[in-house]
Amino acid sequence: MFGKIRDSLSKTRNNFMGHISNLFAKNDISDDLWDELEEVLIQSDVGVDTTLSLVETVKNRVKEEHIKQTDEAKNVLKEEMGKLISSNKPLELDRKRLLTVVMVVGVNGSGKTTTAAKLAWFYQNKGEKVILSAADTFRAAGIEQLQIWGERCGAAVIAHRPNSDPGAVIYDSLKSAYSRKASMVIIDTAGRLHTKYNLMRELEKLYKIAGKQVHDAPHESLLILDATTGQNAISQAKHFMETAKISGVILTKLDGTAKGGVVFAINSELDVPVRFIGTGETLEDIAPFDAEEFVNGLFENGN
Ligand SMILES: Nc1nc2c(ncn2[C@@H]2O[C@H](COP(=O)(O)OP(=O)(O)OP(=O)(O)O)[C@@H](O)[C@H]2O)c(=O)[nH]1
Ligand SMILES: [Mg+2]
Repeated sequence: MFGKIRDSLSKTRNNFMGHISNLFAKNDISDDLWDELEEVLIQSDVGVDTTLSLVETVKNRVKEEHIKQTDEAKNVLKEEMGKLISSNKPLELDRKRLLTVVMVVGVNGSGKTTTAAKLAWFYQNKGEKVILSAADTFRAAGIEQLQIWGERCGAAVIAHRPNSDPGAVIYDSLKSAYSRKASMVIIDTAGRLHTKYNLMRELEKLYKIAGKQVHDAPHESLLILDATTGQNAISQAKHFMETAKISGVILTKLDGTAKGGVVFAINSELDVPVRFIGTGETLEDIAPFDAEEFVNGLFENGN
């Protein structure tokens, strides 16, 4: 488990870190240094607003603490970046709850089905009894995909026919969870664009169906964001959150992009925690978010 986030950051690190190390190695502490730092951070998808306030904070601290060495200034930057993402925490299950219901939502192709399976694998390894609910009934292939993952990770999959009512799948999944004494239900949903009114309304309906059967369900509604889309993921998420209840984010495909800086923008612009990171295409490629590992992974040399 340890090192997954670090490994998945290699593309971001090679781009981002190369530049930042050079910057701090080549320059004295000067306005030029701060300007260039801003540029690198923005290029790494940290986002304009987040970058400006981050650099301002670092600059002020360097001044107030009379820091003259660039190495020390770099450490201040690391510390402040760590603070920006320190509110992220993995999903802790409430022990008093008998059944936890988690729903994954997001646009097409963001990694929902794969992530639902990874979550099942992750929590089964922690001793939970997980049921996967195939509430993406739009595509037959989507249902089969979840069934195959279910076999691989040993979780039961509740599915209906293609084009059937996703609400009925959720209803059955929760009923089945009670009768099988499962402790967790992870619901996969169809990809939907926030601009499609009917699909967003459908999501509301699915929340209601879950909530009628299990108190306060879904307990977590996780927005699956594709890290390779960088800043677009942020604007997509903002729109999504206007209509859908979202309690956390899972950032997928971090391994495939140099846009890892987007995590900082998620925190300052979206006000929801990043729960997990997707680090590859297999079941094991999921890591609970860890701010320290993340920042160290951006700055460390190697791989
Ligand atoms: N490299 C990498 N690929 C990933 C990750 N997560 C998902 N993928 C890939 O992204 C592609 C889409 O994943 P799906 O899980 O099918 O996405 P989805 O959101 O369910 O897609 P729809 O149901 O069509 O909306 C697949 O090829 C996955 O293998 C990740 O963390 N890293
Ligand atoms: Mg899917």
